[in-house]
Amino acid sequence: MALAHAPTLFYKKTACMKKLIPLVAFALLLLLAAFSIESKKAPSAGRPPANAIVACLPPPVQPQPISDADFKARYGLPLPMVRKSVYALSAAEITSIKNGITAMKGLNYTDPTSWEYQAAIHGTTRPDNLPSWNTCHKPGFSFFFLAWHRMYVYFFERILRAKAGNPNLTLPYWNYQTNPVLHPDYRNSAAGNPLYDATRSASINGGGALPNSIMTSFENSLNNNTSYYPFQTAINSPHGSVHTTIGGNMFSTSSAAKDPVFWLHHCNIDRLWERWLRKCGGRGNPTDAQWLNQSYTFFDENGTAVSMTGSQVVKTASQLNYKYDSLTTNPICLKPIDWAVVQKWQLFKLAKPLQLAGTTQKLTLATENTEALDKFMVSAKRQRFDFVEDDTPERLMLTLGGIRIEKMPEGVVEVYLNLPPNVRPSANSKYYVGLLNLFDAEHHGKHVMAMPGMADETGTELDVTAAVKAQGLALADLKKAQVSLVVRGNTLRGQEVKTDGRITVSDIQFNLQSIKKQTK
Ligand SMILES: [Cu+2]
Repeated sequence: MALAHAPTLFYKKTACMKKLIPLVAFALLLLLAAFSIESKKAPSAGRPPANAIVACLPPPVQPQPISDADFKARYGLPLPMVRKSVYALSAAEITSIKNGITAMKGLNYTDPTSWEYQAAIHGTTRPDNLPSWNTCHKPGFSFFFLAWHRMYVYFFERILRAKAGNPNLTLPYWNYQTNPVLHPDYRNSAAGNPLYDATRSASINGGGALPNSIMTSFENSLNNNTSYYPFQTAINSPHGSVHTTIGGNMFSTSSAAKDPVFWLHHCNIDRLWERWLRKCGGRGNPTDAQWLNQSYTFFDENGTAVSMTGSQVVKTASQLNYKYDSLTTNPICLKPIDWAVVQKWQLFKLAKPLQLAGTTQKLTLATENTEALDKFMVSAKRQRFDFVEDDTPERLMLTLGGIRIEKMPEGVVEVYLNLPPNVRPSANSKYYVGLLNLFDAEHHGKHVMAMPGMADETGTELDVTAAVKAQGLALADLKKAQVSLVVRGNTLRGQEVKTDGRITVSDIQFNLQSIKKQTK
């Protein structure tokens, strides 16, 4: 079969070495610049060194996307393989995964099928920048978040299967919504257990449960968004909170995929994308040309570079030969609806940063300049929101950006709107709006310095429409609204782990969006 799309590794290495010389020089310059900026700031705990900035350089090799026919001929199987919950695996299946990981870990990091190389595709602080390294968080990446990880997990699974020597191996997922405690085999610190990572937070490795608010936010992301891109934005925040609450390697993009939990986590994110589609109600995958034609390069089990496009990963069973045990294969859905933002008004941009030092912090908007909101109400002659579910409803978004972490709590940071004093913060209450995504904060802090173009992608964007609706707020009520940050620890032996954090959120905005139904 034609392998024109897959240059040999030898060619890639020599070609990439030549290309690497100016790239490395450029990286060194960036590094020096970043270092001088970094060194003027107070050191912040938990952040990787400034040389992680190489993360933004493009990969030197980008083969043409493989054709559908070639892909099928090379990877096609008669029946889709089934990905199962890690809790449903037999001891033999777990052993098989361990064997695969051990074999991968035994290879040199320059081998594309090695553990280190695969992790470096997500991110690394190594200066080499070998083909496809650091492609996870390239500028402009966020619109392709779910698709990039689907491809990444798919090729990793192929490599793991080959290294384990088990043709039936599939990657398991961790459904934290049904079991928020990490599987015991991943927590067993016995010498030589390749599933164990000692850098994780003590409570996670000790059998602690992830905070409930993570599950609530996942469920809200699935239920409250019928349009793809808003769903992708909404799921990003609980996704990042799983990373940061596990901690250690998982905390940072440049080391996350070194922890075997990463693969359970992203297999589950991939499953949640499929779960979302099966909720129908207008849900559907993107149909825009940019997404469909966007390509990224990964490596298969033979170390061969394969470039794929978005259009090749929309149907897991028929295109990639896998499905999830808990989901039906063919959902019967109505025609997908796309909700496009047709107008956007900035109602508040708060001048004062919100500084959390301890376990809770509250900011009252009345102390801020409300001029933009007053202007909007006068010019639009409006007192109320228009959340009515017709063809052009509104959504109120709260954006929390410019996040700086001085001390990371062992858990998550929940965000509440108008949480009354003396009311116990609960993710099931009408005051809960979501989670502060500190996974993004960690790497965006660095990228923004080197790549100003990333600025529009930073921060956590939370849809506060449901909370505002449930609280029955009118536009003017926003003037006295309060935003609270609440630290929530993991739960160990039925007790919430006591933890605190020091975090600054310097850019807080309320934006009102008018959206319009566009049937595909
Ligand atoms: Cu992730």
